[in-house]
Amino acid sequence: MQGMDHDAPQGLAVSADGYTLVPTDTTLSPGTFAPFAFKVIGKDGKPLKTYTPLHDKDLHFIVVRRDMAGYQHLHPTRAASGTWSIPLGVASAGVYKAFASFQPAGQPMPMPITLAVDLMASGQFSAVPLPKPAVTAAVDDFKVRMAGAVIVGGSALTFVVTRSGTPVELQPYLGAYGHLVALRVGDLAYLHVHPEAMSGDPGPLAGGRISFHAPVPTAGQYRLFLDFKTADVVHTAEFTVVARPAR
Ligand SMILES: [Cu+2]
Repeated sequence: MQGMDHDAPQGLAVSADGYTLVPTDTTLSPGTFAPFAFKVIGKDGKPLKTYTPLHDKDLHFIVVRRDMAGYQHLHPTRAASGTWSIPLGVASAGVYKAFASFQPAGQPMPMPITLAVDLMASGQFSAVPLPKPAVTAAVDDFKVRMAGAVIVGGSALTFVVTRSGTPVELQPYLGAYGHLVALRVGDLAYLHVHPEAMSGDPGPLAGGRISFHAPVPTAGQYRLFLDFKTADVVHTAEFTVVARPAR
């Protein structure tokens, strides 16, 4: 899959490939949930209503603050009109970036499109420094260890999820045993990451190990957000990584 043009960074524009992300409103009130709605306007000027599911969903909606804090991976619902909506809340003030990632029906596979728009949450903003690069992350009761090098052009990454030192049983989530989003530090370019094995078998996976191909386009820092599901709950482990140039 490496080197294909759909591996190019996405999520840097509100409009690309003839599709435009149009939110109803771009302001958020920190600390409260409010309906958030948007449309994907197609080449014909009308809301896109037909999608090809990608990782089990017609559309993936990612919200993160510009300093990489407050990551959320959501799945809005689509009305017959084509309008997507979801209750959306953010904990604190700042500028957030909202990504919509989808595959229009009838387009050649695989061609996911990721569009993005900034959302503004008023209030006192306190920037969170980017955590230092590390190969382990703690989330809830779990520890996640990352192995593998991040190299421009193609990276093979493996994550092992443990609890109290014992690998956990992973449940299928979004067509695989985990879902990984990589955002470039500086501009929040969105990388399309491929799970190495899809969960063709719908049963749980022992050993807590998941692998991905992450085709990073440039050297430098990225923030990785790994969603995994165990005991019916989804958790997100976050890592800062440094991509090295290809040799
Ligand atoms: Cu999703």
